[in-house]
Amino acid sequence: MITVLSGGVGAARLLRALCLVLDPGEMTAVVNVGDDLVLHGLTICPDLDTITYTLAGLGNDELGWGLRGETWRVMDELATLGGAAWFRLGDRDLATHLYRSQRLREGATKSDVARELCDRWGVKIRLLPVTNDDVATVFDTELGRLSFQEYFVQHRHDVAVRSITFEGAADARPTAEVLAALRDASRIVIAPSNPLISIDPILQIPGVREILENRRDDVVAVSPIVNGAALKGPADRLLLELGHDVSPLGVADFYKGLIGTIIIDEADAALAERIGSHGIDVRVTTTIMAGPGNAERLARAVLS
Ligand code: FO1
Repeated sequence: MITVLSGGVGAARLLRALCLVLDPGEMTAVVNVGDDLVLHGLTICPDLDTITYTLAGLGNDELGWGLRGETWRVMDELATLGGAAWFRLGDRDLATHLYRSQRLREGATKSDVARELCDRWGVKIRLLPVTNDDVATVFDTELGRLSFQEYFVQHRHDVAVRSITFEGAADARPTAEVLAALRDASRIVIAPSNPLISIDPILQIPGVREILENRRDDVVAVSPIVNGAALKGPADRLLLELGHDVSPLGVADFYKGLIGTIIIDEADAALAERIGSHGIDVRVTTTIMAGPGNAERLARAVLS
């Protein structure tokens, strides 16, 4: 059994790659909930939904989020009314948020809903929100305090960030399933998700970081930074703004004490020795999952 700490699109693609070489029933994803929001009275869990849709083969590959073959009639009507249409919820995607929100009102947890949606769509990897308590990633920026999606979508992650906080994280409890998945896994993988805004909100949930520290030799991270740039999203910009090296070395430093191995891209092979001198094993392979050949090679490197 392996357990993968997961954000959204990068993690979804790694999990899909791992399915090429491992039985999906042997995998658990522990998923970030710091991006979650309540909008129009609906509870939306972007990272859980991105992973579910991708693994179900229903994901919108062009957008990296939402469903394939989406239509936008509700959003267009909402915009006509002058409602908040900046965060685009597709007509099909809306059904997921309606379903989740009603189930939460009935007393179900986010974990219950994640399991129900995976069952409905035939997703065999177990998806576990790291906690069922409320955690919100918040940015202190040049424009003031912004919620995750205000920063990410409304401002297109194009404002300077001074600091990031995870409101509610210190008082949140990881679920029992999450703790067991981390303790019992033969290997823990940190997906090539944004270390600062996708993985850190998982690590900040009390108990999670300690398990990784105690199991360091079994923890392998995949660098989301290749050749000085993020594969997707603002990881490069945020690392720079918050004083980290924008390279796999900066990523390895961020995870210092938590990982035994880091997988870096061939483009960064020259950094292997310097990272190795920090006491972390380095594997070099293709980390860009363009095409099934590369994806399978990366999956094998993660498991080897
Ligand atoms: N990303 C956008 O750039 N624009 C959107 O309007 C948008 C809507 C949206 C709706 C549901 C959902 O699950 C994700 C959505 N995303 C959208 C993606 C999301 O903002 C981010 O990619 C993640 O939170 C970061 O992992």
